[in-house]
Amino acid sequence: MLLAALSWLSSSLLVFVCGGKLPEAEVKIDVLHRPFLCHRKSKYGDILLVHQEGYFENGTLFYSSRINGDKQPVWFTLGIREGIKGWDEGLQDMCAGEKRRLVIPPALAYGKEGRGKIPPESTLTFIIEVMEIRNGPRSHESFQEMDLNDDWRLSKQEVKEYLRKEFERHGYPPNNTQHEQMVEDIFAKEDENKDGFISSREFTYKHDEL
Ligand SMILES: *[C@@H]1O[C@H](CO)[C@@H](O)[C@H](O)[C@H]1NC(C)=O
Ligand SMILES: *[C@@H]1O[C@H](CO)[C@@H](O)[C@H](O)[C@H]1NC(C)=O
Ligand SMILES: [Ca+2]
Ligand SMILES: [Ca+2]
Repeated sequence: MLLAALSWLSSSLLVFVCGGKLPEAEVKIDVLHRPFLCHRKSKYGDILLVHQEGYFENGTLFYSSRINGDKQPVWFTLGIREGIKGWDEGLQDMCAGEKRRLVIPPALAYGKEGRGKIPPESTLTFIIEVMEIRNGPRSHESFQEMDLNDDWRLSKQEVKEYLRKEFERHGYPPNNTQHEQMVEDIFAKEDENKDGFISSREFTYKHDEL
């Protein structure tokens, strides 16, 4: 009786879960290591510094950022299709120092065509370690940081001040003339309604870049 009820339950669950349709392609996520302390978790718009290893289905390593290229981790913007879709889905809610295994079906990787040495219809496995998480240039946090007087819009003065600080942070001497030129360029592009301010909407939603 109980067994019958259980098997009824599981078969109706299956029907419910699959809905009679093909299941949607999903990234399978395994957390391999999560640090004890986690100050913030990754979300769309953040930039992540990552080390990655990529494997074919047969287990062959096809890329490792620790072996290939300049052996450095790379910065990656989450959620804007900078890489494959599977990364955008699989790297959310991560802590700095966390390590995950992502198994990514072809539909969320390089699909029917493949790319370079990745053959068509490849399911790929990545081991990804997030070294650092920062606010992306278009994040809400970056806007708030730039909006010194909290009036929800950026004046030319505020953008200039931000540039000056960024230059300093990266060890470049501030250069007033150059900053003013950059501010003019930025406003020419970003201040869509030409009211002399960059609103949070103008700042956050990029039209052509994505
Ligand atoms: C593993 O798969 C890749 C991609 O299909 C292929 O290039 C490689 O030769 C395979 N390696 C082995 C050992 O079968
Ligand atoms: C400041 O920037 C301007 C314009 O880019 C450049 O011509 C000038 O040489 C720079 N001045 C200094 C001191 O670096
Ligand atoms: Ca402001
Ligand atoms: Ca504006």
